[in-house]
Amino acid sequence: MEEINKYVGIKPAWCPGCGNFGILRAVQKAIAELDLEPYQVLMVSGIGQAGKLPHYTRSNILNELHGRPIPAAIGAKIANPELVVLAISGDGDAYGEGGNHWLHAMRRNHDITYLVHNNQIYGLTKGQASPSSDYGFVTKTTPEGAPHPLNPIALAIASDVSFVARSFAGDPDHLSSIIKLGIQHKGFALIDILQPCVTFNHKNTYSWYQERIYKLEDGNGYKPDDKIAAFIKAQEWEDRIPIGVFYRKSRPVFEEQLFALKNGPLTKQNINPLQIEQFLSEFA
Ligand SMILES: Cc1ncc(C[n+]2csc(CCOP(=O)(O)OP(=O)(O)O)c2C)c(N)n1
Ligand SMILES: [Mg+2]
Repeated sequence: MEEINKYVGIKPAWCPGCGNFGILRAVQKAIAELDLEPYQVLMVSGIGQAGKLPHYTRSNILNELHGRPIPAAIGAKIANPELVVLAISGDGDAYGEGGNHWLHAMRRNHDITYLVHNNQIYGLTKGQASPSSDYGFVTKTTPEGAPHPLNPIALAIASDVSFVARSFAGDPDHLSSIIKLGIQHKGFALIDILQPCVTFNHKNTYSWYQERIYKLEDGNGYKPDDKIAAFIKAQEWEDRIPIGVFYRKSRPVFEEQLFALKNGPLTKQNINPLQIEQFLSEFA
């Protein structure tokens, strides 16, 4: 295993106790255990507290607009499929502002791993409800309680995402093992990460999660190859909350079907800029 310190970037500016620390540790552990060099990894994030994670890691990084990490991540993956590409969002970034990109990337099965730090709140902008805030959750933008939440796991299963998992920021060992599986998986991997926000979410706290969470892989014979069983599991919330791999399916990967990549990554092909003349002449 590579030394984990090799992947440590600048000092995080998150609140003490933030769930993001556990996520950061788990990401660094996962890439270290996969023996990936920093130059082999690209982390693309959007805007938010979650979006700051790549700044705190040594690898290639790109910080995108709010809700827009996915288009940049898939562009980079198409240009160089040899890169391990992680897209990183908060729940607002992924399921709100970036929801449309997320849905279509899942459908097309791009070979990227999507980490969503789901603290069920807009953290960076100081505590507004997000698409995944629990029903009735009171914030400054929802004084009478949040409306019905989006269920990211059920939506991903319905989209036939080839790898759908959930983990918990308070269990970095479980999370890093799930991230490793997600990176090793060929195709789109959604990893929804339950992340306590100690400053703005006083409902879904570390102890609230710890009292409810159980692992799908613990002894009940659950197998992530049954779409209907996965969909049923995805409905569980409030009383008991499953974590682990919900669903896995082998599907054609977008990048593997691209004609332009049949001779290898674009970054390794000789591109003659003068070739464009040939195409322009067609319009003459
Ligand atoms: C297009 C656009 N809309 C709104 C904002 C303001 N904004 C910045 S971060 C954010 C929400 C962040 O919430 P989330 O994605 O859940 O990340 P967190 O801070 O909770 O990790 C918003 C609304 C913005 N920067 N750009
Ligand atoms: Mg959030």
